[in-house]
Amino acid sequence: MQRLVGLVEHDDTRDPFPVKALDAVVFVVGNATQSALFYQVAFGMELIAYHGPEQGNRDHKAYVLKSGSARFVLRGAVDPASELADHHRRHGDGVVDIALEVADVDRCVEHARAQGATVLAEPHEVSDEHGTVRTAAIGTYGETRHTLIDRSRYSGPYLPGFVAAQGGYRKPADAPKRLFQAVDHCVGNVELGRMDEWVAFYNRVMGFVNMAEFVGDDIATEYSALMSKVVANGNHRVKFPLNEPAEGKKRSQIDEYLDFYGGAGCQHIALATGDIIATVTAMRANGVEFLATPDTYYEDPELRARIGEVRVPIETLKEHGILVDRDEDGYLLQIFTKPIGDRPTVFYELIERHGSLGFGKGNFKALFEAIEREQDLRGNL
Ligand code: TYF
Ligand code: FE
Repeated sequence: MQRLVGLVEHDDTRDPFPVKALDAVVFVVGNATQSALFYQVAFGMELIAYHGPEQGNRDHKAYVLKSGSARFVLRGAVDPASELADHHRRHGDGVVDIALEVADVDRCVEHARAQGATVLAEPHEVSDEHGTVRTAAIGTYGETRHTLIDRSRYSGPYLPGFVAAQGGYRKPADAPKRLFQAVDHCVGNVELGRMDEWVAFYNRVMGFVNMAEFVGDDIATEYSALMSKVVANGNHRVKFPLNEPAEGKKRSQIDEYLDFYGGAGCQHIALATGDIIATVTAMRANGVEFLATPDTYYEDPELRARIGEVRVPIETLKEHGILVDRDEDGYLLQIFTKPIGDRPTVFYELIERHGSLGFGKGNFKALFEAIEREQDLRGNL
């Protein structure tokens, strides 16, 4: 785990808002029943738990999927009057909640409130025959929230009210056990000029620290059309890059997201894998589409000199379109999917870390050019 997501030592007792780990990424989707199958078939995830009308929830269905420590929850409206139907009308498929596991919900909420956070749900307990969870929620960018969960007294499959999933997709016997092990980071897109506000929010309200990697004015105007800074919790297990649009040659990919999502929201989720080649091969075979990387990327002598030796020949990376970046701590391999829904909003990244704690800054030029080619195909000006 240390190697996969790049942890650092941290003393929780001096942290005003100690976060243990990411608990779940919660999505609202147009059809949770079918999306649950997509994440099983295409992403190799395992269906774990379910909650819906059969459990007395007439409002919506919710499916819980896992891959290693990564947990996704998919929620879809059943009742036409459900708030989730309105959410979906506004945003399309997207992330509503980046839930965090904490040991002390009350302490976190007390600190967040004192720092001016919006408390969307006061600390309270929910129980069933598997035990009790203590939970609360605070607002973050757009209509996104952070639910805080202490599940130390709970042993059920997800949360009270959920039942262990029945059935699900039966994988071929020779399929790999899983295609990814953890969520590496979740990226937020925020409105023009508001990135520093949200960085300050994570600093002040949640005690997150700034990581070294950022995209400043210089890179932004040259080719990326975005500015970016990264915040992380004390032990760096939870990492949130934050992007805002910047003036560029064309309409920023961040503006495109904001227009189609209907405001600020989660842009991409990076999934940590120990074998990105196997993962991308399997996902492609399952029908997932990735951004293409031009051959010139691999032929660039500067890139070859900068990255040196990595665990596979560059030819293999080229075959799969995998990007590589190196910094003082090591290297990383990464690749990005095309948007996974109908709107050009949410997409995924696969990342294999070998020491590097970065986000692939050396790839920003190649990556953003690839994103712009896709934007052009969608008719972006
Ligand atoms: O998370 C990151 O910072 C990298 C790079 O629109 C990145 O994955 C940044 C912005 C973006 C796509 C990728
Ligand atoms: Fe990323």
